[in-house]
This record gives sequence, C-alpha cells and structure tokens, in this order.
Amino acid sequence: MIDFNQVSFLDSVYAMRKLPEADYPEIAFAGRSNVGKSSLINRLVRRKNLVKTSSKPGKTQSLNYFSVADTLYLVDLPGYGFARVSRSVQQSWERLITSYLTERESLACVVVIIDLRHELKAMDRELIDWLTQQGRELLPVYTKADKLSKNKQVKHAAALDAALNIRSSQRVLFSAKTGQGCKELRNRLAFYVENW
Ligand SMILES: Nc1nc2c(ncn2[C@@H]2O[C@H](COP(=O)(O)OP(=O)(O)O)[C@@H](O)[C@H]2O)c(=O)[nH]1
Ligand SMILES: [Mg+2]
Repeated sequence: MIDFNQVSFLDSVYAMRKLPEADYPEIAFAGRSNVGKSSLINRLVRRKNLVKTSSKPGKTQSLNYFSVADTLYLVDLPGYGFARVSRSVQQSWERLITSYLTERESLACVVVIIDLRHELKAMDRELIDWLTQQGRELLPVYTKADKLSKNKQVKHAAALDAALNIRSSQRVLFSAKTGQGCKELRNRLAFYVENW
C-alpha cells in the first residue's frame, strides 16, 4: 500500500525541460477549471490545504508536482476550459500539457475529473478520446457526489457511463467533501503504480 500521508510539494513546472527525472511513476490529474481537482488531491493525501483550492477558476498555470512516500509523483495539471486568460497564454499551456501527456514515459495514469452533476462536456470527451488514442491509462472520477441525492448520483453516473461508453467498474464516484470513494481511488491508484 502507498502511504499517501507522506506527501510533500516538489516543484511547479512551466516547461518540459524542467520536469523532474522520470524515476518514479506518476499520476496526473486533469479536469475543467473549478471541477474540484485540488480538493480531490487534498482529500487523497489527507491534507486540508496542500493544494490551493479556489472559488475563482483558472489559477493553476503550471504542472504542480507532489512527491508521495518516495514512491510516486502526483501531478496537478492546469485546468482547462477557462476563457479568461489570453489566447497566447492558453496556447502555451496547451502545448506544455500536450507534450507532457504524449511524451512523459513515467506517466502511469491520468485521472480525469468530471462533475457528476452535469452532462459530459465536449472538452472532457475530447481529452478522454485523445488519451485513449494515445494508449494512455485513464481513470474517470465523477466528483461532487455529495451535491446530489443517492438516487440522482446513480442516475447521473449511469448517464456519464453511457456517454463515455464505460462500465461502472471503470470509474470512481467521489466526493472531496465527504470522502466518498476516496479509499477506492487510493486502491486504484496503487494498482496503477504497482503495474507500471
Ligand atoms: N460540495 C463539494 N464541493 C467541492 C467538491 N470538490 C470541490 N468543491 C468546491 O468546488 C470549488 C472548486 O474546487 P477546487 O478544488 O479549487 O477546483 P479546481 O479548480 O478543479 O482545482 C471549491 O469551492 C471547492 O470547495 C466536492 O466534492 N463537494
Ligand atoms: Mg486547482
């Protein structure tokens, strides 16, 4: 088992050549701005504020590296789908993320975080289709489950499963607020790391 408590911030990376040595497997976290990515990572590592959360979307501009138990890296990717930055800034982020997701050898899995309350967004689908084409391991996580009744959770999750054409065993239902699905997520991630 991975001791997710043993976590520390490593670096904010703005360019491919600044990436750390690829000596540990890493798990990257992707999702639309404000979907709850930082909150998910904080819950995963049992820290309140390791990763800054914000009600203002679009803050994270770099790949933020966290080291866990000298075993793996967690990588918080910049949120996508946020229009308030200039076109050129947007494009330079996209270049970095695209290079990272295509080239990084030590990337064991991409966790794609999706809001359980809403229909699948075009950008989520594009990312997932593209990662699949790349042959990347990916794990969809449906978050903010606490905002829906149990009934609605089941209904919305089934709709997202259908949109992504996956079985319920291929994703995790999650809440950063209540911790729902967190143990399952830890187990899944440990599996990717062990099989890397
Ligand atoms: N109720 C609830 N709120 C959440 C959850 N995850 C994130 N949030 C809230 O959603 C907002 C954006 O979260 P944040 O983690 O900063 O999103 P990020 O931009 O994807 O990193 C914040 O106000 C969080 O408190 C969740 O599972 N449940
Ligand atoms: Mg964030």
